[in-house]
Amino acid sequence: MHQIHYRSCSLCEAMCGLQIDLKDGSIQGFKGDPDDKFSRGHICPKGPELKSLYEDPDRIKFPLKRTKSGWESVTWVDALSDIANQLVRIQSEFGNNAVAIYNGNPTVHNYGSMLLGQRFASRLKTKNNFSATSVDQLPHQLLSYLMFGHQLLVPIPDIDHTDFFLILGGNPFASNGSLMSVPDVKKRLKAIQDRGGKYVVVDPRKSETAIHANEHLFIKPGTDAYFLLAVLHFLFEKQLIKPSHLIRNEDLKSLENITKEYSPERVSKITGVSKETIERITFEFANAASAVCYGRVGVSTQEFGAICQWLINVINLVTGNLDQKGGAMFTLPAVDLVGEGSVMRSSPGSFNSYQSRVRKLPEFSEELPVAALAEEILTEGEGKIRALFTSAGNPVLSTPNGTKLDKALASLDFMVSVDFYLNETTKHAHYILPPTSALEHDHYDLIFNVFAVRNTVRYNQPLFSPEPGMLHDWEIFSDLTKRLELTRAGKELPKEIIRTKLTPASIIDHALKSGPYGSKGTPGGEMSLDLLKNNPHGIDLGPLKPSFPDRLYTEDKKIQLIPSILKDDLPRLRRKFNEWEDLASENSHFLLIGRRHLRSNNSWMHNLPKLMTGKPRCTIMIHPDDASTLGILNEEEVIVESSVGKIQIPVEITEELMKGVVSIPHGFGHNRSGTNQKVAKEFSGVSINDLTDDQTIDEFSGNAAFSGIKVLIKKQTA
Ligand SMILES: Nc1nc2c(c(=O)[nH]1)N[C@H]1C(S)=C(S)[C@@H](COP(=O)(O)OP(=O)(O)OC[C@H]3O[C@@H](n4cnc5c(=O)[nH]c(N)nc54)[C@H](O)[C@@H]3O)O[C@H]1N2
Ligand SMILES: Nc1nc2c(c(=O)[nH]1)N[C@H]1C(S)=C(S)[C@@H](COP(=O)(O)OP(=O)(O)OC[C@H]3O[C@@H](n4cnc5c(=O)[nH]c(N)nc54)[C@H](O)[C@@H]3O)O[C@H]1N2
Ligand code: SF4
Ligand SMILES: [Mo]
Repeated sequence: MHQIHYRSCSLCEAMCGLQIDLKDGSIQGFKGDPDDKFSRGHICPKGPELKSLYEDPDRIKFPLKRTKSGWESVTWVDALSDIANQLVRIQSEFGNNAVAIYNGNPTVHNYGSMLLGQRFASRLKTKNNFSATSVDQLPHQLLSYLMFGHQLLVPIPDIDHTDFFLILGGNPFASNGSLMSVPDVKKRLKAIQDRGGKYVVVDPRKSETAIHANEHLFIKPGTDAYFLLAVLHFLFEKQLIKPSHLIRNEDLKSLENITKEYSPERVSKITGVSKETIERITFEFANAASAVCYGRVGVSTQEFGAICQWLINVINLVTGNLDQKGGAMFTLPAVDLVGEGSVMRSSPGSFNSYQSRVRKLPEFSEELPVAALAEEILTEGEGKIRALFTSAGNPVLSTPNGTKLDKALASLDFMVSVDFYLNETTKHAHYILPPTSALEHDHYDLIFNVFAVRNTVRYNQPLFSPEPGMLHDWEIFSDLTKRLELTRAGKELPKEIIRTKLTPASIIDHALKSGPYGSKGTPGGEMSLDLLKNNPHGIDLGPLKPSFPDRLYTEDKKIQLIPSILKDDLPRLRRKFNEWEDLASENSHFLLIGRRHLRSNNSWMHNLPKLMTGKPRCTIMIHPDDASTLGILNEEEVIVESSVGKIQIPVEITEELMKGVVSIPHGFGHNRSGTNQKVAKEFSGVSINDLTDDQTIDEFSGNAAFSGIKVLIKKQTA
């Protein structure tokens, strides 16, 4: 029997609609769903590999327990009961903070895991709560909280209407867009050019996105904050600032004072972008009918990640492009996580209300920076982490100084991982609890609709039923939450999985009905889960619309142009500028940056053979002049050394890189022992995060600083 199934791809932020052709229950073909209201038929090579993930022989389906003689299968009930007992025992002996949590990136692509996982985490009542946020978008959320009053009021580029798109540290051609859910980004960027607009990329590498841009500016890694300050300096100097009733005049004056010392001329010396170029780009930006400045991973994960995101918001605001068509806008999703009175309103945020034990790093929204995780495990004393619960994450490969974390995890008294792979992180667990894979559960995009370039909504049912006895992420968390409570109360634990009426779908149904399109409805009818089930291609809810001051959640309904707490970070900015000036003449080291590849996804899709074909990807890219100075040849293996580690990696000589800069992709390093991902091992590569330093962070926000790590490159024989 022939059947067509529609679902949204959950692998990256683009939320492409997939059309899956089934014959007698098996997948015959995959293509982009041409009727999807958002993605209009777009798909990338990863989407169809959901099938390979489903079929992967290395995928774990039932719980595993680590014993002296190796991994053993155990029943869910035995595993979950023992875990509840151990967690309660450790917390009662050593305090709640002795148990830590780490949530990885796929959590936000899995609404069941998000909803029920959060409940579980809140019941653990630990301050040692970590996630991939602090190796990624923390600065965006922090600045949204400080400036607009809610961490999820993240400004999204209105790519479909803008005339001038200035991109710093983002490579949407490879990543398919981030904090800008945008299927088919190539077409949409091309459309800007076709309507007479322009897009400009600022990046130390001439990335795939930069190659097609109207203009690409090389910038020295880690210096973007100064570039952005020079832009503002010039806007003030030429009186190109547009007033807004949403900001206080005195704030504008202070801003002018802050930017005074960062003239384009002075800044050009450390950024490598000429004075004339900074001035011209600024002028074009200010004079475009609409314009938007956007900065992503490359500028968030650097020593001034928070300052960068602040300045980007400020530039959009003072040029009249914030909350305006063609500028940086805010979404109104069908399940509203921001609006006051919404049943699903998430916490607006909090900052520095407590600190990590060892290094006193600031909390953000009840999470601590993951750069502190290893030291919190390794440093003796009261409050030391003794047990860790990871879910959908691989921090040994994805967080700074993975070598140190690897050692730390090996020293834990107890560890549990919710994951379907035995990888570099989960190998340290005492229990691996495997959830179903994407095609076996339903899907609603709770998070990426909040970050999308257009308001759309879609819900999809599972394609396959899981094998009997398998559990979804949310079922694992739901049972464990209950089991934890029963254990704490000294009650006997049930001998079967604990089921409750609270399912992710029921939560969403309620939120949809009471949300912004509930009673107001859509062209298709009143919003509900049933409506979405009857519209498997999704429903278009229209372009982004201006929403301030209604959806501005600061106390005085003004935008905080200069959040007072951020002023504390300005002296560091000045100090570092002077250091950069001193460094300008020194050139023995290289500045290391990362990169992403379209056929990869962080550390975890390297076990899918079709995605691993083609040229070797885990190489160090270097400019030909630098290679010739060092006397190294293409494909030669070199030693790369940083303050924390050393790796050996083949060279890829390319003019894409700025001189003095080298690039290594993250997520590789599958050569560690004790894992079981056969394909990934074959293409193991090495981990860039064995070079990045857990002590080098954005000191203000606590976010990891991956961009601009100093490294030495040596010939193997030297
Ligand atoms: N194919 C694929 N897609 C993905 C992912 C993946 O791993 N693979 N990961 C997903 C995730 S988790 C995320 S967060 C997003 C990220 O999405 P993007 O932010 O678009 O990520 P990248 O492709 O890493 O682009 C970062 C760019 O910043 C540049 N850069 C590095 N350092 C600096 C600097 O100091 N200054 C400036 N101006 N630029 C710098 C790099 O050269 C690179 O081109 O992608 C998501 N999508
Ligand atoms: N040097 C450097 N390091 C980086 C970055 C960089 O640009 N440079 N980027 C950073 C960024 S932006 C991010 S987001 C992080 C990502 O960091 P992490 O989230 O820690 O790592 P991932 O590689 O995404 O690992 C995801 C894990 O989740 C599992 N998984 C997949 N789907 C599911 C699911 O539905 N349920 C469960 N339970 N498990 C699932 C996979 O098997 C895998 O083990 O890496 C960061 N690290
Ligand atoms: S672009 Fe992202 S959402 Fe679209 S098919 Fe590829 S991985 Fe899936
Ligand atoms: Mo990310």
